[in-house]
Amino acid sequence: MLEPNGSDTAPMNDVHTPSPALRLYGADISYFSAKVRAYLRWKGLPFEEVHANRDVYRHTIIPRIGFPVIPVVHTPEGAWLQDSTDIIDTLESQHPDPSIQPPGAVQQLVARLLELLGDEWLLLPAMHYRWHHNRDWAIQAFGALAMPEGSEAEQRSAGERSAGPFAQAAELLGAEPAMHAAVEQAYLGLLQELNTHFEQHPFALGAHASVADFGLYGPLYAHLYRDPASGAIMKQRAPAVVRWIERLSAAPVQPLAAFPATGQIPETLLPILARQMREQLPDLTETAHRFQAWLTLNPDEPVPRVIGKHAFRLEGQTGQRITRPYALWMLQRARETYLATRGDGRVAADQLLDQVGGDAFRRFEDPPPLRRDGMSVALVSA
Ligand SMILES: N[C@@H](CCC(=O)N[C@@H](CS)C(=O)NCC(=O)O)C(=O)O
Repeated sequence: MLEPNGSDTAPMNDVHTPSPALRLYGADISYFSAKVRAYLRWKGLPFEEVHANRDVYRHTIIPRIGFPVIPVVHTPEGAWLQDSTDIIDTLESQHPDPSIQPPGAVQQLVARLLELLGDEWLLLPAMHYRWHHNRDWAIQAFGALAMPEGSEAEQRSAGERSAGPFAQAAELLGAEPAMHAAVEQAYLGLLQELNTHFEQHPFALGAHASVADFGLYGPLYAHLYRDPASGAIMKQRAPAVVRWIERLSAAPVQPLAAFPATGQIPETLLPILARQMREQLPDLTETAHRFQAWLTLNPDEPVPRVIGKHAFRLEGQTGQRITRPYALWMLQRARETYLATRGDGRVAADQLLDQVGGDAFRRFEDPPPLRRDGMSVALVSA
């Protein structure tokens, strides 16, 4: 069944023929919709996008998924997929060529690490810049999405309502006023490192786009390039990042270039991985400790989306942020890739991790195996 409900069928992107197409419920302003959209385009999978307005949430997303979220993908076979990572994994297993998975063990590890960086850590600068530098624009954009036919005033008040929880999330994720300078310093440092990388390589791992690119593209396109004040910073400071975004926004160039030879990791990724190890890994370590403690006290409870707050460090400053077990599920993917790597591959992975200060990743004390459960996780054994 392709038509979920008669009232929401306004495909916005109809250039991908022929039908039957995948249907992506998403939005231009949405981080994880951008990740899935870039993937679908790169793969050349026919799709049409439905803007998730109020009616679409009410009549399609909430009844099908159980809670309000985008992106959601409806397949021509009738499956409803939620969560950008599961959407990409599922479609990738159905359409393996051209693969977005690089062939080498170390490349696969780096791809998973950069996916984790994009999906989880860059939430902080993305939400900070959107809600502390582009707030009026974002409220209007949320309003226009919710009520495309509404007047400016109606859109504004719908925007205030629907943007509320997202605006609050910027502070909850750690962008409290005292941390603004640190968040910006870290982001501008990363932007510079990414610019140096993309001056020399078309994609994260070289000649071919991988899951690393789609993970990074979510925040860097949807928030940090599209939001006007953030886009101005990117255009001024990081033109090679802008060109990478534009490359990923276009259809794939056929035939696709091959991944670089097994094992090769561009040198220009090392400062980016070192930053991730310095900034994100301590945060994930603390998240895992909090999660273990929570599990001990609540062995039979469903895991909530947030289990309190913890301290984190950025650019020498200490802030507070919410503790989200979901981030551990994303980390688990990178850890599984690492732990499955044996022999020469493991030696090379360890050498790379040593070069980037990745001891905390190598020796991470994994929580019990997790599966995704909506916007949180559950124990695989539960
Ligand atoms: N991890 C999920 C996150 C999806 C997500 O956070 N989507 C945002 C829009 S980009 C949303 O709808 N959030 C609703 C909420 O946070 O309650 C994914 O990868 O799809």
